[in-house]
Amino acid sequence: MQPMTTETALQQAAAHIRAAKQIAVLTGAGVSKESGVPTFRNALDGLWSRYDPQQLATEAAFMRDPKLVWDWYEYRRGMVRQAQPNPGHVALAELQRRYPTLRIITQNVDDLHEQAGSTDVIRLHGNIAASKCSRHCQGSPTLVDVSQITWEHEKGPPPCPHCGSPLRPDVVWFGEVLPHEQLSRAVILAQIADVMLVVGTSGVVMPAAEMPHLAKRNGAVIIEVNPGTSEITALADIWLNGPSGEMLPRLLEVL
Ligand code: BV8
Repeated sequence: MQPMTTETALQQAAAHIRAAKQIAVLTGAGVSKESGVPTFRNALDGLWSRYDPQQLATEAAFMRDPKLVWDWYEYRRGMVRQAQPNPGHVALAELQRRYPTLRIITQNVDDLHEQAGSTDVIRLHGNIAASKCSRHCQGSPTLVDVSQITWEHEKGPPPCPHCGSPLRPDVVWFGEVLPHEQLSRAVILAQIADVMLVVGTSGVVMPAAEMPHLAKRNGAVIIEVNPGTSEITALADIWLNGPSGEMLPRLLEVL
């Protein structure tokens, strides 16, 4: 990638988007940062700072200490509930209105893309607001509406109303397979896209972070939006080096 000014990068990105037949977008936790949702690597501040999110976001951690993991998700759910879509989410929804075949593949477990108006979002890692039976007793997933359950919160997660097992968040933990249909759709999109916008991800978590590599191998132009470097930056043809809440609206302005 040639070093270029932000203005040049925006103009070049806009030219590729205007010419695109199929745009794919891969988002990570960075796109929600300006909505006040900490990025995944920083999902642990305050009393949670002594834990490693990669260790907590596992079935083993949940089996070892259901209350600890449940309480971590309740803490994060509280932050997501407070959050509103930021100008980056809004810009991506507007981009989809202008280019209706555009699809967002997100690693995020919040619903800020949908709240901003994006449709048919491909969610690779689940939905933090939903809970399911940890033993999938009625099939996978056995979703349960926690608001209909009363239980002793200090004892940890609520029991599944069907089998009594502890409920867990409906997210994909490390070591768990991603939802087959969502992953398949993401792979196909990466293979056919002629432009992939990669927004706010460190590009570390697989298989999600494989999507930009797959898109590149299939001839896509990779445009990264990130105020820092990531595992994707070396792959990117254009790097919009700034926060997505600023860069994406500016990209729309020059489109
Ligand atoms: C799988 C839900 C295979 C939970 C998440 C051992 C055993 C099994 C698997 C593995 C293993 N070792 C490695 C693996 C593979 C593993 C993996 O990739 N590990 C990594 C760490 C090496 N993957 C898995 O386990 C996956 N499953 O492989 O299954 C399998 C096969 C058969 C049988 C069994 C298993 C499952 C991975 C899914 C994990 N779940 N989330 C939860 O959220 O609690 S992933 C989690 O990380 C979040 O979803 C998050 O989105 C995601 C990725 O992180 P990022 O989004 O990139 O966020 P991060 O904080 O890292 O970066 C933020 C970026 O934003 C930064 O670049 C920053 O610069 C930028 N930024 C900051 N501010 C802004 C900004 N950008 C724009 N604007 C701003 N303002």
